[in-house]
Amino acid sequence: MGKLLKITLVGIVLAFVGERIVRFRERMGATRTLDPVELPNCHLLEGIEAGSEDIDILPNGLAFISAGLKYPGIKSFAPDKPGEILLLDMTDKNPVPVPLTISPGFDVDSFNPHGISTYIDRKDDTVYLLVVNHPQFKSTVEVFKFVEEENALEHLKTIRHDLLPRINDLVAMGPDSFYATNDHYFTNSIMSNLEMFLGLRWTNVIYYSPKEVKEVATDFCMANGINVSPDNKYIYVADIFGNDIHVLRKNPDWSLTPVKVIRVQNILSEKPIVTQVYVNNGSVLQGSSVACVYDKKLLVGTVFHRALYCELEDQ
Ligand SMILES: [Ca+2]
Repeated sequence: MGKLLKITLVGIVLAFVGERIVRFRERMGATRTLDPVELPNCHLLEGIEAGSEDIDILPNGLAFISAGLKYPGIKSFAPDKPGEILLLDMTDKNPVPVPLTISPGFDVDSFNPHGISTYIDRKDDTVYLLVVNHPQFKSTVEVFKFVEEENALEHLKTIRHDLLPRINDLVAMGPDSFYATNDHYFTNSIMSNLEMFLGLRWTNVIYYSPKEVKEVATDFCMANGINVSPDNKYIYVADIFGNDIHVLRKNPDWSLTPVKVIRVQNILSEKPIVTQVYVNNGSVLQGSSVACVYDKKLLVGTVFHRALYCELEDQ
C-alpha cells in the first residue's frame, strides 16, 4: 500500500507540473505561428541595438525612448553599458535618436530605465519625465525635468516605496504622482519565477502621490504596460500573461473601477477589436514591448533589441 500511495502521489505531482508547463507555454505564446504583416516604409533606428523598452511622445512630436534595460533572465546586447533616455524628433524627415544628458549628482552608471511617462504642467508648460529605474535590480521612480534647449534631464527626486517592489511601467498623473504596475509579487528571483510558472494572479496597480499610496487594482497574472485614455477618464493595464488589456475607470479619489477586459485572443476573429498593422517573426525585431503613433508614423520599441520607425498607410 505504501508503494502504491507513493506512485499515486508522484503521478499527481507530475500531472500537475505537466499541466502547468502546457499552460505556461500557452501564456508565453510558445507555439504560436505568425503571419507577417509588412508596412512599405520602415527602417530600424540607428544607434539602438540594446533595447527601447518604453516610448512616450509629447504632443509636439518629441519622443522619449527608454534604452538599455538590464533585467534578470532577459538577454542584454550591452551588459556593461548603463541605460539611457534617448530623444527622437518625430517631426524630422529622417529622425535620429539623441541621448539626453543627465544633471550632475545622479548616478548614471547604475541607471537602468524601464517604463517611462511624461507629464506636462499646464501652468508653465514644464515637461516632467517619470522613469522606472532598476539600480542593482531594485525598483525606484526617478523624476526628471526636461530641459529642451540643452537636450538634458534635470534630476529632481527618487521615489521608493514598499508597495512598489517590482515596478514595470507607470503613467504620470502629476509631477510626482502616478499609477504604476508591479509585474511580480515576489522580489526573490526563485519565488518570482515560480510565481510566473504557476500563473499566480498576484500582481497589482499602485497609486502613488506624496500624500497617499495605495493598491488600486489587483489579480493580474503579470501587470505590465499602463496608460491613460486620451480623455483622461480611464486607465489601461496590459496583463501580458493574462493575454488581455484591462480598462479601469479613474475615480475622484484615484481608486479604479474595472470596466471591461479586452481579450487579445480575438485578434484573428471575424470582427477583430484589434487591428494588426505590423507583424514580424523576429527577423527584424525581437521582443517588441511598445508601439506609439504620431502623425501617421509608428515607432516600435523592444525589450532588449532594436527600434523600428514606419510610416502608416491610410486605413
Ligand atoms: Ca509607459
